[in-house]
Amino acid sequence: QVRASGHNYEKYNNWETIEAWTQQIAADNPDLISRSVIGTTFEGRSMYLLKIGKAGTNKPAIFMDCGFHAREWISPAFCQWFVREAVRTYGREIHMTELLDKLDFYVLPVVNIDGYVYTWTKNRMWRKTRSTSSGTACIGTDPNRNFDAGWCKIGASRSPCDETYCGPAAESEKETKALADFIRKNLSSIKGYLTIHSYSQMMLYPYSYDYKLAENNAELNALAKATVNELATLHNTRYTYGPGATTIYPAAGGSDDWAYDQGIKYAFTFELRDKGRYGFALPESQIRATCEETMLAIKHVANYILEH
Ligand code: ING
Ligand code: ZN
Repeated sequence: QVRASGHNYEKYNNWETIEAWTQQIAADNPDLISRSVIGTTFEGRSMYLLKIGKAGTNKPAIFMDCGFHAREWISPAFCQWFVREAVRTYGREIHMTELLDKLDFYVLPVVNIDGYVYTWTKNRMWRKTRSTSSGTACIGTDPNRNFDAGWCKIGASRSPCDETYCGPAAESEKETKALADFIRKNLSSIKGYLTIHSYSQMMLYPYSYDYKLAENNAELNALAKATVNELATLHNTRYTYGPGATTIYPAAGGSDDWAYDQGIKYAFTFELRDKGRYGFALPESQIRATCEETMLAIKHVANYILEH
């Protein structure tokens, strides 16, 4: 099988390599993957979305994104791993085969592409987008404070120089607007929303913008509990789980809360490895184990959604 030049699933890949990979993996698997562009970033890069699944009519879908925050490099690595595992195991492994026969995954491998490029070229610890706005020399908005879910009311900053700047308005960023527009357009099919961050080893669900509990909180809690137990079976990696506000910290404008309030009843934020030893700079030697255990979690959630 031909691979995108320089691409390696067990290394962190730069944007140029990931972009070429999206083209290659879609071309190599035409019966399972189609690639589209859902928008353009502030600096003009194409936002590629991969739709993975066997052709069918009226299929439910799960939307998964990676790379909201530029420095969380394990996140895009996981989206790439997921897509490869999907096509590698379809027709060989009963659970993946059933999943792709019965539902579609929309995978957005990197949301904040401009920020990701910046972490490769200028500042490894950059978090935000790279947008500029008049009246300030500071650059970037936190994309996970930029959604219209209690926008900027708690755990977010109105100061453009801060790491959690919520932006001049909800969906002010081209990247978050493109993501939100796609989900709004496909709301009737999208049953699950999964967003992959790092680090902390947590599985979070709404709400983060308020201390109120989700209407199906008991169900989300039970699903999260079963999912983190499944994840731990591989390498004994321990995750905590719960509503965002009380499990990590209150923070408004997050994408999972927004998706949930759009009516997507299974909305989760995953915080992958580790718990702080390496933090955002998780060594490449941990990519395989992290992605393998996270696959178990995502497959568990997908299977649950399919059955409910
Ligand atoms: N953590 C998330 C953040 O954006 C989060 C936590 C989840 C906030 C869901 C709001 C909603 O701060 C990281 N590591 O980015
Ligand atoms: Zn993050």
